Amino acid sequence: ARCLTIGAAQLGPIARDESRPQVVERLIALLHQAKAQGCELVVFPELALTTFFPRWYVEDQGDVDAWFEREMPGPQTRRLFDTAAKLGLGFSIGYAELVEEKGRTRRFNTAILVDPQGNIVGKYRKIHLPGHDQHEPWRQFQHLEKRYLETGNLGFRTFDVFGGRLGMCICNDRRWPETYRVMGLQGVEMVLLGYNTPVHNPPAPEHDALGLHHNRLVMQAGAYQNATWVVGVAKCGNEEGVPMIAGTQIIAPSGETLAQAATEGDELITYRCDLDLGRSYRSSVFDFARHREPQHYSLITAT
Ligand code: ING
Repeated sequence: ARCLTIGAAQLGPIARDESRPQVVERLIALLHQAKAQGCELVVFPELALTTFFPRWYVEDQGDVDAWFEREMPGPQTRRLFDTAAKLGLGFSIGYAELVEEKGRTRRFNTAILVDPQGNIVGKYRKIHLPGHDQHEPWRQFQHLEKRYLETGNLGFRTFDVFGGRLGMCICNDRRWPETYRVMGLQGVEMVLLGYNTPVHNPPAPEHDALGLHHNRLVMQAGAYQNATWVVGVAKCGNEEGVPMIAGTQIIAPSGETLAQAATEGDELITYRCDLDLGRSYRSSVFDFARHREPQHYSLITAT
């Protein structure tokens, strides 16, 4: 059995005026807890260094860019990398990435995978950006990811690290079956994902009561249908007046949730994941080579 002990590091709210060093201290506290619990890899949420800023309409680009990282690790995040390496821990973390590519400034909702030596061994840029790109004052709060961020340009990839084949996605990606299937077709054994999910979705308030149900449903389905572990980690609680769901959990390839958070604050949950548990599904019910019929699936890639 190839076991990987995972720490899912849920974060409570991050205030608008909370500095990077203050947030890094919270992340480091969770790293120490993870070390004490025998974890090897710690998974942090989406946009884990700042408040979920797409909830506001901000006109000044300089003000928006204050929420982005221009280098990773940078002066204010190096302590996180150094502490993880000192503790011999790997980690994944989500953050807003500002980068100059081909002479153009690009902005992405990004997640990286860092090995126990502090090397970035995987990177993902969020592909499914929810919400809207214009100010919509009718909403109690905005969801302007489509305004501040670009669609990710790295695809859904897997990385052969930590003794297994790991993949990443971010938040809204988890609601789309294609996300898991593209990685499933690459043999992914564990998908790491973070999310910031408001309880209330202004365009469809009648869905609100089902937020935690939908959160669990989509991750359990993705896990089972692709014979992979799924680690879903929330930034949650009442963040700047906007309640966000918790529901952090570690899901086996069987689709069963084997560990889940109990609070809406900073909380570490752990599980010793046997990466071989997907084998029995991949060699029977989800033996893609024997059972998939892609000649009937072309509509799925139609634009
Ligand atoms: N957040 C939400 C998510 O997909 C959302 C957007 C909120 C969708 C409420 C549905 C209901 O979990 C992000 N950041 O994608």
